Amino acid sequence: MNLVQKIIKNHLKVGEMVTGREIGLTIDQTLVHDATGQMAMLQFEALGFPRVKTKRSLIYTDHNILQIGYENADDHAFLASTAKKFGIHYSKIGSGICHQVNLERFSVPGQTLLGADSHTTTGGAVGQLAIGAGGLDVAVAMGGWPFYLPMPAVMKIDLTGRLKPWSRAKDVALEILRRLTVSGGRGKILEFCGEGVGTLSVTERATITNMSIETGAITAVFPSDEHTRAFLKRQGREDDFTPLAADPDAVYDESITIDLSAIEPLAAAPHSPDNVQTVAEAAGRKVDQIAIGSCTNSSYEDLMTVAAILKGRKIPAHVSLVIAPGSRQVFQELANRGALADLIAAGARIMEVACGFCNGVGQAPKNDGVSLRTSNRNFPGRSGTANANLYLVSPETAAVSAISGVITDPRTFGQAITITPPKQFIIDDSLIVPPAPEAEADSVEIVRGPNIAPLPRFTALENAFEGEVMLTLGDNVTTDDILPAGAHILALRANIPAISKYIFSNIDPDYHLRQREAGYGFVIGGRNYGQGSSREHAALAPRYLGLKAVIAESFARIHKANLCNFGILPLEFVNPEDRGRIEKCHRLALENLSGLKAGQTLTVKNLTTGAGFEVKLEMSERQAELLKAGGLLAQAAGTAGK
Ligand code: MIC
Ligand code: SF4
Repeated sequence: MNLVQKIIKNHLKVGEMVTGREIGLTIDQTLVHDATGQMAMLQFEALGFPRVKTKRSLIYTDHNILQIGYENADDHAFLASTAKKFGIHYSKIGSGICHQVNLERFSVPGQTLLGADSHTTTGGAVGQLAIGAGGLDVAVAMGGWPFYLPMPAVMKIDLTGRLKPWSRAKDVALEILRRLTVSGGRGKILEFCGEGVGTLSVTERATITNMSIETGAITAVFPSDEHTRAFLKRQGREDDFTPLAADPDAVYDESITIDLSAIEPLAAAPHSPDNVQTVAEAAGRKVDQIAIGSCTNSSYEDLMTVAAILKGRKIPAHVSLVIAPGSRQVFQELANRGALADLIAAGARIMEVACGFCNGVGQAPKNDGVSLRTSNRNFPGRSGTANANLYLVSPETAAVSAISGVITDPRTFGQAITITPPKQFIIDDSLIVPPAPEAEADSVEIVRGPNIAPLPRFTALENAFEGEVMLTLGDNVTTDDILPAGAHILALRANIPAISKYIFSNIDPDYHLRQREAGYGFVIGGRNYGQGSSREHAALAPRYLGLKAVIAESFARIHKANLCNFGILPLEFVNPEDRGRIEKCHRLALENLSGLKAGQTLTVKNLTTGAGFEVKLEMSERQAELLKAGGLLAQAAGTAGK
């Protein structure tokens, strides 16, 4: 067996390991954060679970850290109280980005981790099966129910050779994206093998597994080896180590080979992570901003390298350099070793230990500005400035470019820098608050400020309905297109009526008004609809407004699951040419829905043109039942405690 199959076999609760068929997995660990946790906890409560049943569950506060109104602080008080009551560890503001802290303090080889965040995949760096999902799926996993997904195909990525000086793990992640594109990983888990694996540290592996989600893959996994043991030992957790690897004769569905020694410094040019070019090709473009951090590249090694490059140098007048350490541990290490002083002396602005600039919570670039970032997504508008140009690069490329003020190939800098981590990192978990003991849980009151709105309730699917085509969109629509990030919108994650006003706001600011007025609606998409984040609000809030079906050529996994969870029909064109015959404002109708079955074909009637076309229901029987019930909450609310 390959490593993915081994971990799945150990956690298989429902179904058979047949590629493409739905399986249900036991989940050992879960994580949510302060952009997804509010809904997850409201849903956990509504389902009636008394306490989490996982080995460990965590709530992190890392996304919504600006407090320009009461909303975020109220949300944090809500999350802290639910954590205390329901048996969850609560990582306080200032502790760090969920994926970085989870990797450092809680990752366990061979376990399953389900996170309400797409970059939960980071945990694959230690041989964990770490998967991102919508908040509702994580809520039910917290309650001990299985997590469902189609049995993945496993793609072997055979790493050969060794990276040349100045080529980094980020460049490997970008090379994978160059080859697979933002949809090439759909339905697959990427498993790394080969002699090149042993040349990469756990933090380098984490950069690669983190960005695997950008290919559409379910997740990515590295073997657990002596590097893993050393990493866990530095975290004072050697006891959590187990060696894990594929069998020597393991079989894979597909394989590709990447020669690490052939990888050059790369950049994802605007506006997609797969728009990859060499840094040498992009070199010379003037930059306005450099932003170093995010869950992709904010580790000790990353930031110590940046500090070593900047030491004794100054950034030019036209550049703004912002640096956000990924965890308090990293921040403390930088401070204790003098690296923080080097960063400040060079002219860097040190940001809070959090996601920050990565999803538009501060540091939005100027109009048409060029921003070089070490984060993982450069979708239009993600930075908070609709027309900004974001390049994704390694910390080395970012630091060297910060000194020159133009995109610069790091190989021109001189001798490469090697950082050796200390024997043991500073270990201080005092910002991670344990829950109340079970015996005291009943007396814990949940704190609900005015930003915590009640959950909307949805009714069962009608046998027939008609509605208006609200939008016709292209390929690779992201969840940032459906519901933008940015501080002012993120602050409303606990309030569906309020946040629904921002649905598709970068595409059509009046969408929410039109959808409300139209009653029921359809959205037409192309390939890979809903790629990117796990935010279930991109399904829940459109449903609240009246969206009943999305018809697309194909869907991204997490978003499709979210659509089913909230009772929006994800329908796939049988003949992709039909897509071009549908226009905005056409009226479409569907009937015979009460007997809905997975795999069936339905005829959609275009009432405006009189034509009909066929769509498929590519999903499991369980999901078809969810759709008929009006979503998972409607189907299961209040049943969990019984
Ligand atoms: C992101 O990077 O887009 C986010 C913000 O972390 C999201 C989570 C969210 O939108 O709630 C993700 O990646 O899932
Ligand atoms: Fe936070 Fe950005 Fe990572 Fe999302 S991608 S978890 S916003 S750092």
